[in-house]
Amino acid sequence: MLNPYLDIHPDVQTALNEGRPVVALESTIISHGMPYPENVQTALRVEQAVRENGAVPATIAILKGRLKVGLSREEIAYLGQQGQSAVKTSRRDIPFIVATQGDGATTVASTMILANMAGIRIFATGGIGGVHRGAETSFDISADLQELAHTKVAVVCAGIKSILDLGLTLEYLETQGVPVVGYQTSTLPAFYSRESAFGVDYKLDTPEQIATALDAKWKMALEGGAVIANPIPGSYSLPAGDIEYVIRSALKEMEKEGITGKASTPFLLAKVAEMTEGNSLKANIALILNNAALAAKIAVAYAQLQRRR
Ligand code: PSU
Ligand code: MN
Repeated sequence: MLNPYLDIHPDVQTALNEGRPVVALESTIISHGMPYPENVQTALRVEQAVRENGAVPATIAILKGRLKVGLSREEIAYLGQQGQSAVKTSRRDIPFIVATQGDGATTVASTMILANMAGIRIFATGGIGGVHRGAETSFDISADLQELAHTKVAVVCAGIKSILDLGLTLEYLETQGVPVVGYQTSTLPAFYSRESAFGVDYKLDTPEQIATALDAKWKMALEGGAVIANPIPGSYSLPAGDIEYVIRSALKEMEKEGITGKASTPFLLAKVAEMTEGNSLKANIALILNNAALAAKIAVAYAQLQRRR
């Protein structure tokens, strides 16, 4: 059935028709995850990293009520300039943005939904949402985790960011049947740091091994996605202790200002960036480029498996 709201970029559509590898990219990281103009520069470099590794990039957003899979440079710049005034769009928001012909920056959850509509299986980002610290009283659990449980898209990220409760996030993913794969690592990377106190479910060492596991999952019609955790390049990783201090003060400030709901994650991201004086931004850029490259390699291997059928 044709989706009357979906616009797939011609380059992306041609690649999909020909069975060539495509990597989905989100847009909330552009609008809410990084400051302008680094956000636009990074988004374009991320697309380039996908191309250099043999796949076609498809940055995803909602523009004038159209579900866009694959954006032009101008459209990426437009979202980047909007910054935090763009609407952060998760699963619940999609029909309302469409109905009002509005613009929306897609989170991991909604990017997965649109990628799946287009038939894209591999997605790269920086960090996913998760179970927040203090969730036992706030109930703040990202819709990204539910989406991973139900939607057939693998998300390559730098592990779980320590603004979240890593242990609770892993428990939630286990309950929901979402595998957490470590790329060449058996410990869960924690975004800015290569390591954490937690383990992953499976350590896989090559893009081909990851593609083979995803192919098996989906060929037997198991619903849902997977988290592919790719450690930040060593030269950019930040000491876990420094980050912990920064996160605690950001959390205190968030409570003081009474920030809750969908504003929490963007607030914490911006505070951490501000307090580390740009070091976290450099790390963020390095890890997303690293994730884009790995996602492209997985997409290449996955496309090869589909052709062999
Ligand atoms: N973590 C990051 N950078 C980000 C996000 C998370 O390190 O940009 C964004 C992603 O778009 C993710 C969203 O899907 O925040 C999660 O928001 P929430 O916690 O409100 O579900
Ligand atoms: Mn939340």
